[in-house]
Amino acid sequence: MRIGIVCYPTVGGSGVVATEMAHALAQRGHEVHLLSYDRPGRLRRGVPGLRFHQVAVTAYPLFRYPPYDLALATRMVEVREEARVDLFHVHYAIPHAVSAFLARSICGGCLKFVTTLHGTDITVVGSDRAYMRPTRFALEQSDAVTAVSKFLADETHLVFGVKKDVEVVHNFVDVDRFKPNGRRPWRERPDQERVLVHASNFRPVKRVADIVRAFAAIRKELPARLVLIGDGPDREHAMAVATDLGCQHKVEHLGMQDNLEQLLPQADLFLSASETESFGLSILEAMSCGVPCVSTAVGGVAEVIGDTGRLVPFGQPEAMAKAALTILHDDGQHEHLANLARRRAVEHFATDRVVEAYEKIYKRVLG
Ligand code: GMT
Repeated sequence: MRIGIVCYPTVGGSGVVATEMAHALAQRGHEVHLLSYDRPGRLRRGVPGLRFHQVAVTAYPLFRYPPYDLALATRMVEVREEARVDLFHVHYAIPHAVSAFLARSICGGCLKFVTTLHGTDITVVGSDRAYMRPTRFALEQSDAVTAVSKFLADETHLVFGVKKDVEVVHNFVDVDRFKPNGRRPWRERPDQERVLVHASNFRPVKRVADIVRAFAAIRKELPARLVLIGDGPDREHAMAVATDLGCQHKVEHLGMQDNLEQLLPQADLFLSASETESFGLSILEAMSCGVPCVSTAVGGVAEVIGDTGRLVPFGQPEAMAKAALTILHDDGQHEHLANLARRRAVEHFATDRVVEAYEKIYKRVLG
C-alpha cells in the first residue's frame, strides 16, 4: 500500500508512535510518506520506502495565527497527487482530521483517511469549545477512528457524543530495541543505590514535581537517585521542589535524549505521576526494558501496566513513595515485577502485532 502518515514532530507520544509506525510499515514493504511541519526526532534517515514531506507554513503580517490546517491540507493533496497515496493515517485529531477532511473535499471525495486519537486531543484540547465541533465533525467523517486505549475510546463517546465506532488499537514498542541489558541488582552495587527514572515532556499534566516529592520520601528510607529525562515548561518548578526538599544533589536532569533504549534499562523503577494519561508510552518503553512502574491510576495506564507494577491515587506523592518502597525494599518482588513487565510488553505490545491490526483497518477502509 501507499500510506500517508500525518503527525506532530515534537516530543510526545503521538509523534513517536506515528514515526515508529512509518518505520515498521516501510519495513513491511509499504511505501510510506510522513508529513509534518518538522522532521520528527525519532525519524531515521535512509529508510527504504519511507519519505518525509515537510509542511511549509507561510507567515504573513496579517496572520497572527498562520493557518497550519490549510497548509497541511494542501500538502496532503500534493502528496496524494505526486505519490498516488491510497490512504492517510492522521495521528492526533486536532487539526489533522479536519485537514484530512478538507484534503478529501479538494480531491473530489476520493481520499480515504483513518484518525487515531492519542489523548489530549479528546480529553483536554478536543473538549475545548473552540475546537469541539469541527473535531467531532471530522471524526464522524473519518473512514475509521481508533483510540490508543479503551479509556480513550470511552471518553470519546462520552465527551464528543460521536456515534461512530472507535476501535481500540493499543500503542506498541520495539521490544528488540527496548530490552533489558544486564542491569546489576542493587545488592551487588557498592552503594546499593536504587535508580528511579521519569521521562516526559514536563507539561503540567505530567506533575513532575510530584515525582520529586515521592522521591524525597523514598530517599529518607533508602539510598536512591532520580534521573529525569525530557524537558518542558515544568522543569524549573520540579528542580526548585528538589532544592526545597534538600534532595537536588540526587536529582539528575538529563534533558532531551534520543537514546532512551540505553537509559531506561539502567533504572530500577519508573515513576509516572500524571493527572491524565490515555496510554503512557514511556511506561511501556520502560516495561519493555524490564523496569517495573509505579504510576497514578489515571486514564488508560492500568491497561498498559496490568499486574506488572503498582497504581496509586493521583496527587498523593506519599502513596507513590510507599508503593515504590515496597518494591525497592524487596529484591525478590522487584525481580518478579521486572520479568512480568518485560513479558507483558513482548506478549501484548510488540510492534508487529499492533501494526498488523492497523494494516487490517487500512485494507477494510480501502475495500
Ligand atoms: O495527548 C497528549 O498529551 C499528547 C500526546 C503526545 O503527542 O504525546 O500524548 C498522548 O499520546 C501518547 C501516545 O499515544 C500517549 O502515550 C499519552 O498517554 C497521551 N498523553 C496524555 O493522555 C496526556
